[in-house]
Amino acid sequence: MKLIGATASPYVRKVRIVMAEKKLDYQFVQENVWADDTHISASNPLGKVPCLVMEGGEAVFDSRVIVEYLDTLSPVGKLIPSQGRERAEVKTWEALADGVMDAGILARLEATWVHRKDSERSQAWIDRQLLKVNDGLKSMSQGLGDKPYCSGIHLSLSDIAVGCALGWLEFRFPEIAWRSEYPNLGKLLDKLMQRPSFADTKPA
Ligand code: GSF
Repeated sequence: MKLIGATASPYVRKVRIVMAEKKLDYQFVQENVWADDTHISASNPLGKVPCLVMEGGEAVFDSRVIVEYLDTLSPVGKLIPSQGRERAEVKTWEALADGVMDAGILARLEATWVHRKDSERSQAWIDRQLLKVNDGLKSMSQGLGDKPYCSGIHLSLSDIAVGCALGWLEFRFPEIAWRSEYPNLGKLLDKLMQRPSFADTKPA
């Protein structure tokens, strides 16, 4: 399997962490989707990473579909419960974490995308997205409480997705003081960072 991605992308990191936790082999092909000469649309018509390319050449995207597929490949370290309420709970944590990243990325692009003139940037739009980031963080912190992991008593995709969102915020929005406001989230990220899967994929 070939994973097309970038080391700064939190969605790509989620997939790489799942690969590592499940001890799956893959080739990591780095692609700058923002470069004029990117070939990403040959694999993913949406022009986004991550994109998994299978042995037969078929492409699988987006990150939620990829991680769900990877979890079926081996019984090692099951990350998504197979059915019922537990499954819905883990998928909702992932949707929450992905939603925080989506909003953060929209805010960042509004402020920094090179093809937008300064007069075209909307502070109201940035504020709207940052409110989602802050509300999402609050909800994560309340959901985690003083439990060791987000869902159940073991590592699951919930923790991986939340860890990727927190790590990305620390990387791109160091001014958001989520560690002091939500110490339980800081504790969770510090614990996750002790795993090689997280330590080896720090955003860069
Ligand atoms: C989001 C992927 C995405 O936005 C997923 O895979 O879960 N829901 C999708 N990827 C970004 C890179 S990043 O900001 O992490 C991307 O490829 N953007 C290129 C573009 O043209 O939007």
